[in-house]
Formats: sequence, structure tokens, C-alpha cells
Amino acid sequence: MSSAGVLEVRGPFPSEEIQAYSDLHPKPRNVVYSYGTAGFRTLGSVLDSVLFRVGILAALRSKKLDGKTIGVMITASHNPEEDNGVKLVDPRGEMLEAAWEHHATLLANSPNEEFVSTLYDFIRDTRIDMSKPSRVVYARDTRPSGESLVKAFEDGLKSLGAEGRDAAINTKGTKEEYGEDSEDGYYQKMSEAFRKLVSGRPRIPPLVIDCANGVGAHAAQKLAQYLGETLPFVLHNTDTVTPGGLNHECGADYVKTSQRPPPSLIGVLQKGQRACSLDGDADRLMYYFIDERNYFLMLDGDKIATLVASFIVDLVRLAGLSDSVRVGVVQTAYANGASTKYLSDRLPVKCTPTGVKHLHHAAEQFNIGVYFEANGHGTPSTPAQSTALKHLRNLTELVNQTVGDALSDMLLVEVVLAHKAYSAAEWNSLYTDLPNRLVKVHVPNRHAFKTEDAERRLVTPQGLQAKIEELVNRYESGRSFVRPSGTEDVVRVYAEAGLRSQADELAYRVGGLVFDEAGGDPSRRPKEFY
Ligand code: 16G
Ligand code: MG
Repeated sequence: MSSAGVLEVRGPFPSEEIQAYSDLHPKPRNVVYSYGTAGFRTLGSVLDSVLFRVGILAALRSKKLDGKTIGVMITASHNPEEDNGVKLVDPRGEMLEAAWEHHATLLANSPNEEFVSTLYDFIRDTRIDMSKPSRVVYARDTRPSGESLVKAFEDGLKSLGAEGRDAAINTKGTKEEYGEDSEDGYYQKMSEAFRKLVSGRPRIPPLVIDCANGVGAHAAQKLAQYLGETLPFVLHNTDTVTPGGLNHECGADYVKTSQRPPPSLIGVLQKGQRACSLDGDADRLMYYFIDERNYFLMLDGDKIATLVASFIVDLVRLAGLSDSVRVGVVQTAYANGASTKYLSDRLPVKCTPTGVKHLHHAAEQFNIGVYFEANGHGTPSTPAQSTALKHLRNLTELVNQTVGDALSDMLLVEVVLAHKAYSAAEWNSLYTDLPNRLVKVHVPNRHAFKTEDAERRLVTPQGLQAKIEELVNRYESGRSFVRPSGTEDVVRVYAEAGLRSQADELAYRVGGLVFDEAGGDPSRRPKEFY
């Protein structure tokens, strides 16, 4: 009990309603949930109780913040279609406050018979005033499990009598269609800013967009109507109804991890033509093109950060603001070493642990902070004081400064390319990526892996870091690090080196070390791939 001695929940606690609804959404006994890097994420078929409880939690978070609107997104991003997930978004569009991640995990795991009393204690101890209003806006991606999970979530809201607003695609075109006007307003605002930013520039050739058969397809189709000929789109992988299509052999994660274009675009892409891939919930962006020699070249989050940061630096300099406006870049350990070198020679660069929330926070330490993960998550954050400058003002209209929106990032890239009159090949030549490889290692307990120095070094298992370093030192321009995933039950190994074969070999060897150290199942030992 807290020292202030609050013994009871303030305001009404509808325990019977909560119990009745909770009985409709029992927690499976053998599943343990955890609120990870991007919320709860696992098989869609075991998430019903979690969604119900997240409905309650979102309503409570809103009450705690005096009725400010909380966002909830039901998605598993780039994961396969059978997965699903849910994450909460705080009122300014930032990730849920870390302390509440812990509350979310606690509530999700409370056994059915204890749920109502656990909830009561939580509300009392967190001093939530139940008489406060609560507002929650929610949406989902196109996964088949989404529809029933939304119902479970809505039951959570109803059990507290909270107000929810469905901004999801499942109301589109129906009588309950809601929030259309504000969504249109968003496209309007972005496309107007885009038009102003590229006015007077040469006509922009068509851009191929791989929509990952996900929700980005709907958004891109709408945005195309607003942009018209200013930026013509050629949309691919827009099928959101055929089962199994989502993120399957397409999308930003496929491209980044397999380092090749979606098979559906082979034969479509012309030499030099700009193409990009979104992921299932359209917050990642990966650009690429086929060069004159028919090689596939990727313009990943690091290349995007470089392009955008150099543009912003130019604008700030032209406006005579270099002395007062500090521009910086934030990356993670996954950033290609060549990008870090290129950027560090020109700007302050900071490295944070993986996950948008860490990067976003670090970016706010600069006046203008550009952050992109290599995997394509990111955005620039531009401050109010830079509105003195017309372009910077239009930029703030264009970019989404809170949570990732791959389409606004894409428009930003197109603006910079138009201003610099860069082709994809010229953009690519800013620096040459070091060959790199990412390997997943299946281990019995990934939580045994703890890191420090923005995930660049392992603290435990003891002694492993020294062995990794010993290996890395044998490779020219070698670099490798190991971290537990926050979204999958695996440990990830990243390696880069001066030559493709060396990067592959180093990744395989470090993967083997990790595997042997962790005592994994021999049938799942990483296979040689070089
Ligand atoms: C999530 C994160 C992303 C991060 C990725 C790492 C958000 C919105 N997304 O997708 O930033 O790069 O997880 O996944 O926070 P991992 O921990 O499995 O490597
Ligand atoms: Mg995503």
C-alpha cells in the first residue's frame, strides 16, 4: 500500500461487467505473454484474452492521462500472416511509457479467476480516477485474425464503458464508416506539402511500390489520387484478401533480409527505375533498383538517413541557421559501418539500442534529429523553431514526426531526389555498403543474452564476447554483434566485412559460437550458406 494510504479505487469500478466480459475471453493457462519491443506479438490464435485486456488497459491509460486519446494498433507488422499483435501509442504518437509495458505484461498474464482483483489492485495502486473520461482510437492491419481480435478489444472497452473510435479498415465502405474525413485530411496535407516542395522541379518518373499485400495498399491507392501526375505510382502486391499473401515473398523485411527484390517484381523493374517496398503495417520503407549491369542494389534505412540528413543540413545552411540548429543522426548497431563512417565525417551520430522508441528519444536531443533503422523504420524530427524557413516548414507538414509512416517517408525521399536531381544510382553512390549478413539462431533461452553499449557488446553469457572479438579480428573491416530479438524467440547475429564471402563466413561462425554456447537443439544449428 502506498504511503498516502489510498485504500480504494477512486470512482466506479464495474466489477460485475468486467467479470462477465472477461469470462468471454479466458486466458489460456499454458501461455505466457510479454510486452516486447513492439507490444504483444505471437500467433493470432492465442491473443483473444490479451486483446480484451489491452482494451481495458488502453481505457485506463486514457483515464490516467485525464481523458487524452490513446492509440491502439492491432498488427504483427512484417511477420507472417498467422501471427498478430497489439501495441499501444501514447497521446503524442509516441510509444507507450515503459512502466506501463510492465503493467500490460502483468495484466495479460493474470489467471482468469484473479483477473478482476489484479485489475482492481492495479487501478488503486496506480491511482487511476475511474470517473475520468477515456478515449481510445484503434485500427488493425489486414490479417484474417484481426477482425475477431478487434471484437475482443472492443469488449475490453465496453466492460469499462470507455469510448472507442475505430479508425480501422474494417469499417471502410460500411455504414459505420468513421474517421474518413481525418484520414483524407492527412493525405491532403501530405500531398499539398509534397506539391509545394517539388514545384518547379522536372517531372518525376513513376515509382514502383510493393505494398506487401498489406494495409499500405489501401493507403497508397488513396494517396495516389491526391498526388496524381505529381508522383505517379505503379502499385504491386496490393492483394489484401487472398489468404497467405501478406508479407509473403514481398515487403520491406523480405527485401532487406534476403537482399533481393520480391519475385513478383522481377521483369517488372526497368534498369535504373526507383522501387520501394513497405511492410505489412506500412511503417518500414526499403528502396532499391536494378543497375545497368543488372545488379540488384538496395537503398535501405541507412541510405535513406544519409540522403535526408544531407538535404536537411543543406537547407539549414542555406537559411543561415547552422549556428543555432543542431542536426544529428541516430542509428542502431545494425547500421552499415560504411554509413556510420560517411555520416560521422559530416554530422554528430548517435547509436541506440534497437526499436523506434530508443531512436526517437535520442533524436529529440538534436534540434533536428534524423533517425532510421537499417530495416527502414524511421523519420526526421523537425522542431517548431525551424519553421522560419519555407522548405523546412513544408517538410514538417510532410513528415510524420511521431510514429513511423512509410508513405510519408517515401514522399520525403522523393522530394530530396527531386531537389538534388539524383537518380537511384547517384543516391546509391553516396557510399558503398559493406557486405553484411543477418542470421537467426534458435536457442533454448534467449533471455540469457544480455547486451551493453547500445547492443554492440554481450555481457552474458560470460566469455562469449571475447570469443566473438577474437573471430572478428581475423576479418578485414569485420564487425559483428549478437542480441536477443524483442519480437521473436531467437537471438540475432549481425556481421559485416570487406568482402561478401567474408561477411557470410563471419556471420555463420559467430552464429555457431552462439548456438554452441547456448546449447541449442543440434537439428537447428545454423547452416552454412556461403
Ligand atoms: C519492431 C520495432 C523496430 C525494430 C524491430 C526489431 C517499433 C515500431 N518497431 O519492429 O523498431 O527494429 O522490432 O525487432 O518499435 P527484433 O527485436 O526482433 O530484432
Ligand atoms: Mg512494421
